Formats: sequence, structure tokens, C-alpha cells
Amino acid sequence: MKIDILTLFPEMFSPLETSIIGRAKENNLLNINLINFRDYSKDRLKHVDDTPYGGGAGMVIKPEPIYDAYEDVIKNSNSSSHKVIYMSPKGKVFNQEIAKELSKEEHLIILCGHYEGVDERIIEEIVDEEISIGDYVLTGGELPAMVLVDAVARNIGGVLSEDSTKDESFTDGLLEYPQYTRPEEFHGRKVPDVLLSGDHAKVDKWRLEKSLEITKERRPDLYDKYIKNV
Ligand code: 4G1
Repeated sequence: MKIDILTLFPEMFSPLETSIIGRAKENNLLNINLINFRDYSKDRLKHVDDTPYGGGAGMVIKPEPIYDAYEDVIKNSNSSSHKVIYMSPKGKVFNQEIAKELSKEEHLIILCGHYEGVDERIIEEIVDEEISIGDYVLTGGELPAMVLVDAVARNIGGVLSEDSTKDESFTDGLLEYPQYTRPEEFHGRKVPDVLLSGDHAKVDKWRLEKSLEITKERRPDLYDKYIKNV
């Protein structure tokens, strides 16, 4: 998968070089390209923002530098299709289902806003989908874009081991059961006996019960959805 990210702060994306996503890039399963659309400003002082028509506080990102950056991305692309996503609090709230769907795309172009956001006409002109990672105020779309890239990338075939993905489909939509590792006793707290029993059927049953229990208690919305689908 190719991901082009249009942003004013490309240096914010350095965490993507490490960990699983970094390895996916090394293995050519993922190609992330950061584009600073300030480089496309035709302004002498490289301005990309201006005051809002109608008045009011803050600044709005001008459409031209974003469009010119987008045009360059498309011109230099050999993919047969692409999807442009604008990270925006007005978007559809991101979830695992959307992450899985997006992981099937050949080419994503992600636009990150700043200040009061982008000129509405750039959304009309180039954006296919607006996606939000949740309801809180942020200073920019960069952290949301990184959340999306991480969640999408781990669903690309070959990025994760088969082991870590097969467990997921079974308990899809549930919260996780508690995990334990050595030592067997820590500060007087023992690992549940069933996990030391070696009885895999019993372990699976216990884990499913724990998943259902914690999901019912903490996320009744997810629990109801799971129950409706079994
Ligand atoms: C009104 C949150 C404004 C924020 C209401 C989640 C938030 C992008 C996201 C804002 C952003 C609420 C996101 C707000 C985001 C322009 C640049 C928009 C930053 C901006 C609840 C500021 N998921 N926020 N406005 O945060 O981009 O994707």
C-alpha cells in the first residue's frame, strides 16, 4: 500500500519509522510518503493560511498549496485508484471496521488540517472521505493520521504474524481478557490456576468468559453488538 500524507508538520511522523510499521516499510508492504504542502506555496514568505471570510478568530488553510501538492502526488503516482481522506472532527468516527476496509486500498492520500481547518472548497474538490478519531479538541490532524496509519497498516497482509491476527477474528469486537506472564506470584497476587493447567480448551473457555464479562461491564455498547452478531 502507498500512503501519501499532506501535512505542514512532516517531522511529527517520525514515530512511524520504528516498530511494526517501520518493519512493514522495510519489507515493501507499505510505502509512506510525507509531503509538506508549504513547499507548494507560491507566496514569497511561503504562507499557506489566511484570515477567514466573514471574520472571526484564527486562520484557514488556503486551497491552492494543498491542491498543487495533491496534483503532484497524482502525477507521480502509478496506482490505478486512490482514496483521499481528510482527518477532521466532522468525519465519520474511525473504528476497526473502517481500518480493515481501508487496508484493502492500493493508495491512500491523507490530508491533515491545522488552525481552523482547510478551505471548504478543497474538501469538495479532492476529498473522498472525512474521518475523525474521536470527540476532543486537537491542534492538528497529524496525530489522528498516525492513529489511522497504524490501525490500517497492521491489517495489510504480511505486516503481522498470522498468530496475532487469528485470535482477533474470534473475539472480534470484544475487549481483551486479562494477560499474565512470569512470575507465578507477584506481591502476593497469583496467576489464575486455569492458565497454568495446560488444558487449552479450559483456557479458551476462561478467556472468552473474561472477555464477555469485561465487555459487558465496561462497554455495554460493544457487548450488545457482539451478542446480536453471534
Ligand atoms: C470542534 C479531533 C473542533 C480533532 C469540535 C479528532 C474538535 C482530526 C481531528 C475540534 C481533529 C471538536 C480528529 C478541533 C482535528 C482543524 C485542525 C481541526 C485541528 C482541528 C470535537 C481543530 N480526528 N482538529 N478542531 O479539534 O483535526 O481527525
